[in-house]
Amino acid sequence: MRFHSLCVLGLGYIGLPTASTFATNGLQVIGVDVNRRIVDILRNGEIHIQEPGLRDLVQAAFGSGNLRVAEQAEPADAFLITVPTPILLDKRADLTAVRAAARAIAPHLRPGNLVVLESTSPPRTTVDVVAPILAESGLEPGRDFSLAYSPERVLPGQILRELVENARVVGGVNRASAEAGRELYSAFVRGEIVLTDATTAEMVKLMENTYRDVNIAVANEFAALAERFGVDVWEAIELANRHPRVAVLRPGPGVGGHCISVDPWFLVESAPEQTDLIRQARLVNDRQPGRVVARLEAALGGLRGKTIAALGLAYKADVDDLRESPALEVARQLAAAGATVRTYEPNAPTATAAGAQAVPSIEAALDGADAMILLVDHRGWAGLDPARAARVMRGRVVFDTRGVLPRAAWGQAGFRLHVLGAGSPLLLQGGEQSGGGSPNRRGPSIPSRENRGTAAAELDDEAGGSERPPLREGTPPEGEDEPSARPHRPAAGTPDA
Ligand code: SAJ
Repeated sequence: MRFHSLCVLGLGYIGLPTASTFATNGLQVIGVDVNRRIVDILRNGEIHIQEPGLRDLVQAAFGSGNLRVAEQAEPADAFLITVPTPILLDKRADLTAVRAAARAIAPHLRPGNLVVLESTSPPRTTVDVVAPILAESGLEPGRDFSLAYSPERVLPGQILRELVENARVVGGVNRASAEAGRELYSAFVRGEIVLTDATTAEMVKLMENTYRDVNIAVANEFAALAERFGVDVWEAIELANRHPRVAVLRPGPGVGGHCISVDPWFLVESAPEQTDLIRQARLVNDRQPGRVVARLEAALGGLRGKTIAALGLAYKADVDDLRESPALEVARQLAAAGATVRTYEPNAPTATAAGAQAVPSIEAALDGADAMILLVDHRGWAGLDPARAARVMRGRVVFDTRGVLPRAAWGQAGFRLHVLGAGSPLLLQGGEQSGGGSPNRRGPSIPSRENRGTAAAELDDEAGGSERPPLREGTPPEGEDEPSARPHRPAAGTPDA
């Protein structure tokens, strides 16, 4: 291994786990973040982002003596750029932090160094944006030092495992750069390390998330069609997916998070005239919260003056990340339409949507409510006890936007259960229903993630009957004051210029 020291710029959701993993695998790592608060938190032995196992990993990295943190870049054998690439209001990528990181590295570059960009970026960012800035050092990329792009592809909640086990794509500005990247990542990556050129690697990352976005958009459009034709989309998708070459994803209230709802725009920005489908898929998914609100409004015969319990605000199950969350948007729109909206998000208990009110438990949300809307399928929530809900709620309308509630049980408890993508309200009192499929259907079964909790659970014990409890029930998220500031992709800070 020719790389003994590593400087990681940006200590967020990707940079911190990556820096720590390199450190525990023997490299001398300096982690850099321009956010002093983050540096201070880390120096005090704490972490500012929430991810299973990360605290122990960071402590082990510091304990090994191989990890230090600082506010400015320092000379090293290799440099990793893991800073955020947010999207601007006009849907263009904001590369300010990437440029600043490259400028911070340039004065320290030495012949034989390696620089890797990991931040998700529009095609050609490595060659057209990063390379020219680094070349200001007087050294030529690909000749005097190696330059590569290697996308992060880890799933929030499983970062530490996927970091090590996932296949890693390394795209160099030339072959030698890609090989240098392979040498660096082989320090800990157990998955295959595949070499390509830098722009291909950038495209690969954007294609993965765009493919998923388009697939979810078609599922959402299928849901709308199913409602129109009196079909149950959950059953239809399950049946379609039995075809050996079909794998439709799940409809829902929309697509959130800071990756899939953002990355397709990087392609649209780069080639607007060649991205009709990609743009349209984004628009379909962005319209979902409005469709959900309209359906609840119809179910309630109007929203003004109604009290609605909105369960879940995170962008997906079992995370504390609220960025771009469609659940937030649904709650906001309900409140804007004149409803009293109580939100409950166990993983970010104090967070709420504009115009809504955060409450500390499901029970508090349901108490006296006219309707309940399930916006996130947190682990265990499929097992919410309808009998308990019936005792505290005023109304009997329930809207399941994730297709996870057992229909017969809610029907038997007297609820009018509306399911996103199911043709008509399913009235399953005593095993009968008014539309959308066979009377005794248990409900949807599209297995897109493991261990869906379906056992009966007590209302005041949302984890009941499930394999694992919601994250940090009742505890503020780390990075407390800004729950939405948890970067969902590289880094929380931006290096100094
Ligand atoms: N969603 C649906 N239906 C589905 C699947 C997801 O509506 O069938 C929604 C979720 O509820 C959520 C959004 O889509 O709001 C995104 O969730 P996700 O689990 O699909 O993806 P992310 O954003 O958490 O992570 C993705 C991953 N990319 C892919 O699976 C191709 C991850 O591997 C990437 O590393 C990550 O983006 C990233 O950082 O780019």
